[in-house]
Amino acid sequence: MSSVAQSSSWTSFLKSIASFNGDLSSLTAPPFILSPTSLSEYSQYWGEHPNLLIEPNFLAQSEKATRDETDAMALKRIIAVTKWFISTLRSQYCSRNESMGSEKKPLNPFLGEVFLGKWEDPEGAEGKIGETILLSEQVSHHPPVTAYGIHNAKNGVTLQGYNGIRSSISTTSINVKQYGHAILEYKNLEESYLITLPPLHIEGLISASPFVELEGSSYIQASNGYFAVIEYSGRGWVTGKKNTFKARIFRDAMSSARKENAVITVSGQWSGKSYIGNGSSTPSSKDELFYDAQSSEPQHLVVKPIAEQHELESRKAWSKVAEAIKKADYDLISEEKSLIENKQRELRKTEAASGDKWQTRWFDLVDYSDSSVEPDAFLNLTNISNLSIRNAPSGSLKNSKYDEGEAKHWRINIEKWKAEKEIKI
Ligand code: HCR
Repeated sequence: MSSVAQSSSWTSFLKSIASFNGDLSSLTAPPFILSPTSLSEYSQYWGEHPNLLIEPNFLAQSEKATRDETDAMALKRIIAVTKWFISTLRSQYCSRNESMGSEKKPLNPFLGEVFLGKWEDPEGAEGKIGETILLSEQVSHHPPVTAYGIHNAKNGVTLQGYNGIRSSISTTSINVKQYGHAILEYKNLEESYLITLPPLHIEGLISASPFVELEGSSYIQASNGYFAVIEYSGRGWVTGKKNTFKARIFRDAMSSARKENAVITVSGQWSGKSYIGNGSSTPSSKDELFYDAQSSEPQHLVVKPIAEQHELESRKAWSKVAEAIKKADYDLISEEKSLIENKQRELRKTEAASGDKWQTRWFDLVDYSDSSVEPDAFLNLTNISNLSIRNAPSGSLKNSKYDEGEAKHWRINIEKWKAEKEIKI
């Protein structure tokens, strides 16, 4: 066992995990496990392959297409959306390991914290893709919830969503259920996709080298009917390789009840190579390459220099804490963190005294249990996929044990962004 794993700070961190209350952000972790990055920045991982995000827009059927041709193009598009989704996973779940040597505890965003930037037209795209922007906002602090919108005006493509987590502890790992979903809309195609978020667990705690492994399933429901089920597993299951997945695409959600009904199957590692084949048999490296995460480097978001940022912008707000983390100066970390936390406490007190609740900046909470809510992509896609509209763990089905309670979801309000005067990309 490494000396770090045996150190008293790590042992007491493990003890605090064993007795924690479900809120990972409240754990006091040793400096070497702290990330200088706020969780509000994680929204950027959805957009680091703009070319793949936009690709379905270039797969429209011709106006004179027969029914079969129309159907073939719809299938091509859900395959392209699945490829884009798989391409996001390496950044979402491996990037801290790759850049900092292990999974890290991110900074816990404060209410109203924002993170924004743009992806420029990718190299070699010659203006075909154009600029893609990201708006991310911390819409709740307790529990932490981050909402985001990613928009490419040139191609009429918008991805929006939000995420929160609930955690529990088992003997060797931290188990995390994700709450929230993403909605991907292609305006020119008049097509939308609902994407659910997979559960995960954090392994490697005993050896002080935590890493994320995905588990269970996530779903992609297309408005054209096609439905993808992506199953995740780690080392020791089927291939015995880490970060393994199998994606099956079905004609519709109903036919996904039998795996043999799959029209396309993709199999491999989301952090490495995956292969694609027709039908339900599992493709292998002898089949067509689907995606190679290692040979497709992420395109990083362009963010304004800190000096030009607003005080609510993540990197500016956390800059002193981030510097202290980089220096591993524990006293300075807690001093700088306390300044932010105390300011937030004061703000909440003032709001409570005046009765003025904090107003979110670019996102609205839509209550789908309210019958006056206009039918939208979310209601249509949950209807055809039989997915719950409630605030249940992502991917819960209607009439399952989780399908109860409120149905409030965060949605971007583009008018608010257009009226934004203080914060610029
Ligand atoms: C669980 C996690 C915070 C949440 C992170 C989420 C779920 C956030 C939304 C992104 O779209 C996807 C995503 C990726 C991350 O893998 C996941 C984080 C992994 C660890 C972190 C914990 C709060 C850290 C706990 C401390 C550990 C290192 C012991």
